[in-house]
Amino acid sequence: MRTWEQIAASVAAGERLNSTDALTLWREAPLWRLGELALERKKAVSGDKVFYNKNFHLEPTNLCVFNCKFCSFRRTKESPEAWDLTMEQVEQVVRGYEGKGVTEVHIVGGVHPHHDIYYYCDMIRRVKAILPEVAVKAFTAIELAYMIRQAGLSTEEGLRLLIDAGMEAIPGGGAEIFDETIRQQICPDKGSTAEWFDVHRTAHGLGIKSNATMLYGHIESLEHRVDHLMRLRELQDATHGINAFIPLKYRNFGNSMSEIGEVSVVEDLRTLAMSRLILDNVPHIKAYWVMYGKQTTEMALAFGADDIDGTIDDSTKIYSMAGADDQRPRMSVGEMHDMVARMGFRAIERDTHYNEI
Ligand code: V47
Repeated sequence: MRTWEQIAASVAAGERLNSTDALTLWREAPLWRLGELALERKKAVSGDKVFYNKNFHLEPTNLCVFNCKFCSFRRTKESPEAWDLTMEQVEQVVRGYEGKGVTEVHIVGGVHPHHDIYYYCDMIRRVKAILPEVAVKAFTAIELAYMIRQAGLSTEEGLRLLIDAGMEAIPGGGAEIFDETIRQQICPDKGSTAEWFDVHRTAHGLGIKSNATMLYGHIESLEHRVDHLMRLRELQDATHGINAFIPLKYRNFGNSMSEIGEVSVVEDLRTLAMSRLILDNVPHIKAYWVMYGKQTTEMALAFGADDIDGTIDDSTKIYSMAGADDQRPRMSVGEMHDMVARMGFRAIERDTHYNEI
C-alpha cells in the first residue's frame, strides 16, 4: 500500500485517485497538505476566481410523502408549522423579485402528495411569465422521479415536459448517500440511488446540466463517502453534465437523528478538499454558505471550493430549521466580494450555467 506522501505526490502530478489511495489520503494526510493539493487543483480549473450568483429559493411546501430521518423541514398537514403555498402565493413571492437583478430561482420542497407534473409545469411557466430572464433550476431528482412516475411517463418524457415549460437546470439535492444500506437507514422510504442517477443521466442526455450533492457527517463511513464520489465521477466521465458538486454537512437540530451530533469544521474542510481531488472532472465545488455559515465558507476557499452559492435573500428554510447559524440567511454582493477578497481571490458573478456576468 502506498503512503499518503506518495499518493499526495502523484495527485500533485495530476494522477487520478483510486478508492484505496483516496481513503489513505483522506485518513492520513495532514489538513494543510489536503488544502494545498485541493487549492492547486482549484486554481488549475478556475484560477483566482470564486463564483456567486444573485438567486433566491422558492420552497412551495414542506408537506412530504417521504419521511427522511435527517430532515428538519418536513411537517405533516396537521402541524401549525406546515405550509403549502397556493399558485397565487407562489406568484406573489416571485413578484417580490421583479427588478432586483436575480438570475436564478432554485425551486425545491417536500414531495407533495397531490400536486402532479402538470401543476409543476404550470408553476414554472408562471414564474417565467413574471421573471422571464431568470433561470429556473428546479426540483431534486427525487421530486422529479416521483412526479414523473405518478404521471406514468418515462423519465425522458417527464423531463421534456418540464424543459418545455422552462426548466433550465436541476439542483443537486436528494443524493444523500448513495450506498444503499446507509440510505435504507437514514431515508428508508425515499427515492432510490438508481432513480437519482436515472434522472441526472437522462437530463444530461437532453442537454440539461445538473448539480450533485452528498449528505455527510451522520452514520456513514469514509468508505461510503469515497464510494459516493466515485459513482459521481463515473457519471461525469460518461455525460459531462455535472456543473457543481456540493458537500452538505448533516445539521442535527430538530430531526430524528439529532443524537448523532455534528462533525467538526476540520472534517468539513477535509471533505471539501477530498471532493475536489476525487472529482477531477467536475469543474465547480460549491461551499454552500447557508449550510456552513459564513466563517467556514470563507475558510472553504482555501480547500478547493470555487463557488459559494448566492445572495439567497432569506428565501430558504431547509438549513435554518436544521440549526444553521443564520436563521434568516442573506448575503449582499458587497459581503461576498469582501469575503472572497479576504482569501485572496476574485469574486465573479455568474449565471446558472457559469457564464460570467
Ligand atoms: O437533499 C436536508 C439536505 C438537500 C438536512 O444544487 C440536509 O445548487 C444537512 O440539495 N442537514 C437539499 N442537510 C438542499 C440542496 C442544495 C442546496 C443548495 C444548493 C444546491 C444546488 C442544492 O438538503 C437535501 C438533503 O441532502 N438536507 N436536511 C440536514 N438536517
